[in-house]
Amino acid sequence: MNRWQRVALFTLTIGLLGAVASPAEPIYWPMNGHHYEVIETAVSWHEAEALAEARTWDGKQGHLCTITSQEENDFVFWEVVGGNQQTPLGDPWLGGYQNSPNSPPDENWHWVTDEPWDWTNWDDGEPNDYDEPYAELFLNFQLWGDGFWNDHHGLNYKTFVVEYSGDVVRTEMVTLSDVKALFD
Ligand SMILES: [Ca+2]
Ligand SMILES: [Ca+2]
Repeated sequence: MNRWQRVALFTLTIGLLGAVASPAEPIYWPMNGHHYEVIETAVSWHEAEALAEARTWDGKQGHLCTITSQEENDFVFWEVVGGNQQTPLGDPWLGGYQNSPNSPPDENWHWVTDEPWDWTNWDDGEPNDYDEPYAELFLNFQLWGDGFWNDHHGLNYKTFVVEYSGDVVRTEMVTLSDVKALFD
């Protein structure tokens, strides 16, 4: 193999690796017929929610991802997010929230689709309303472990997972300005 053939092979290999690392389309989960993807734009939880709901795929409106079983958690964390490798921009937002800053850490949680909140995957010590008195009202994956969850104040810039189910229902929610006011 001459020098130019080696250069061509190297370029082809890098191109193929890039194609594998950056799937262009949302990933289908046959268990529920929904598609999922990580959006590698770092935004606050509220911005992520609005961006997710502005997207559509396969004729279905998107929303921040809701996780209601171990099977869905495993699929989203390992197949969509990429597991502990994570995305370059970190631990993504999910579609869980509390609608009052006065809620105890583990009560009054909702999904943006209003699906029942009857399965959880909190990390050890979570949810904790860390750094009181700042309430942590929004959900994200941890950077480590097996797809464990954390409650977060929502103002940091993170990537987010979109699920396309067409089932956006969310009702009452603490606004971004209300969350910022907790820090004043
Ligand atoms: Ca879901
Ligand atoms: Ca927390």
